[in-house]
Amino acid sequence: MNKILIRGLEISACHGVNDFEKTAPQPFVFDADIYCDFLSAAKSDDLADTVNYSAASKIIAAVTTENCFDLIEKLAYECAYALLDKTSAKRVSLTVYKPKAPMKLKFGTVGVSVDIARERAYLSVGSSLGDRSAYLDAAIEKLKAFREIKVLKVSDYIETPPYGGVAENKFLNCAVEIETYFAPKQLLDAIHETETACGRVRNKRWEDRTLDIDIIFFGDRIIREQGLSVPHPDYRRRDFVLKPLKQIAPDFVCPDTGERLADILI
Ligand code: A4P
Ligand code: MG
Repeated sequence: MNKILIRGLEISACHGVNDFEKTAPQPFVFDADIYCDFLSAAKSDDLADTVNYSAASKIIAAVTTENCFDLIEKLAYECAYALLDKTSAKRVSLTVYKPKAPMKLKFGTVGVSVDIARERAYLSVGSSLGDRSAYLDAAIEKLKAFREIKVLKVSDYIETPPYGGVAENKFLNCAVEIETYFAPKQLLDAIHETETACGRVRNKRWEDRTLDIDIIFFGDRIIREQGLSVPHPDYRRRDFVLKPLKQIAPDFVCPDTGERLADILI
């Protein structure tokens, strides 16, 4: 992918764990690789078709001068998130150096790097205990509350018979399209946190539950790891997943089979 480079952007600001660092400005130096597709800009020669490096530098400067953080880790994340929020960048790789960090030892510089991509993901959400509709609503609100998640589309809620031979109650299911700055395992952690906040107790696989959220797709990634399998291995066989997913993403192409969702027969 193409990228815009910013090197050695120096901004004077107040960040650090020591009290004196919160009032006496010191230099912070940024390198950023901003991944975006600028083939169309190369053809049109129009600034509107790419990420403006001057605007991007101002975004970094605003986050750096308008805040006072203890940690450069926090500063790096906030700058990368702001670049993703406010530009069309698909991925941001950013390093913050703190060359005058208060250390007695002689050193060149210290710094941290972050690498964050935006990804489109599809979730299947289900509930079969208590006020099922309220649990689906709560799940969506909790997902929205994560800084790293934007909820883009929610399907209709549909009532479905229990699948798997363990649960006894009917489920209410929906599909959710999100954009996320989380990596896949971080998204799974956020999902588990959301399930726990909605009273999910794990005893037996496939049992009735207040809330279950599965990651069906994470962009075009194929992940087969301990504790995370994406695309969800069973999604094609499940009407309660496919039907709402087809409603919100008929043209999505499954990365491991190459099938368009709208073409998969239920
Ligand atoms: N895990 C692996 N891959 C994923 C993924 N893509 N998304 C791991 C989410 N989790 C994934 O899940 C067990 C473990 O799977 C997690 O710790 C995670 O690391 P769980 O939610 O703790 O347990 P579970 O839900 O009982 O098991 P599983 O295999 O996820 O079952 P499903 O597929 O979620 O099925 N019938 C209807 N009508 N509607 C339903 O929504 N849901 C189920 C549960 C059964 N029958 C249903 C429905
Ligand atoms: Mg599950």
